[in-house]
Amino acid sequence: MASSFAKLVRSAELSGRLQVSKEPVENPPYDIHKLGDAVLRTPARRIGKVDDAVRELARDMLVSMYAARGIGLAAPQIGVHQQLLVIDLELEDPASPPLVLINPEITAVGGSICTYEEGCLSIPGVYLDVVRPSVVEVSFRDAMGRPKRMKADGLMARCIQHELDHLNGVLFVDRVTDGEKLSAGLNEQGFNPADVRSIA
Ligand code: K1U
Ligand code: ZN
Repeated sequence: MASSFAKLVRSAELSGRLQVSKEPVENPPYDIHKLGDAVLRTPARRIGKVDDAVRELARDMLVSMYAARGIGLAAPQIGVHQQLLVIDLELEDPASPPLVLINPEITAVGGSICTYEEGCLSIPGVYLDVVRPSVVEVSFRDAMGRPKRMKADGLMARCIQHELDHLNGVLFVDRVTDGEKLSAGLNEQGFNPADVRSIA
């Protein structure tokens, strides 16, 4: 018979909120691939059925993201070519649930075009300005497979666009317009500027 704790976890997860500790672990389930690795350039496929295996993958991605102290992670970054991403802007708040977005699509952009310094767990140590719309609307399925829509601004809008790019094999450095800062930042951290596929 399931323990009362297991029942509590199960009932919380039925609401679509995956229960994962935010404490960074030393040996996360997945390593994160780095710039220059071809897996980051392979577009992800849509997920058919949202089942326990997909939820297990999302949980493992969250554990790997918290271990790397990131606020987002897309499945291609761990070498899995499925349209799945996780986001948590509240790393210090254990009660705030992370977001799990399956088959996300941006349905509208708005607000203003704004500049913000981005980082990426696949390009550690490199932080550079990127220009993107300040507001997005996104449709997706949650961890229970239910269709959802949300409107986001600020850091959430930024993070959604950054993670969605990962699903299409696009990296934030591809969008950087300042070529000199880009080369300097990449060289300093031991990355090869030739691995950038500029769309800026
Ligand atoms: O996709 C990723 O590589 C995660 C990335 C998300 C992101 C950061 C900044 C702007 C857009 C998208 C990161 O989490 S990099 C780490 C980072 O910037 C950060 C970590 C903790 C708190 C705040 C920022
Ligand atoms: Zn990234």
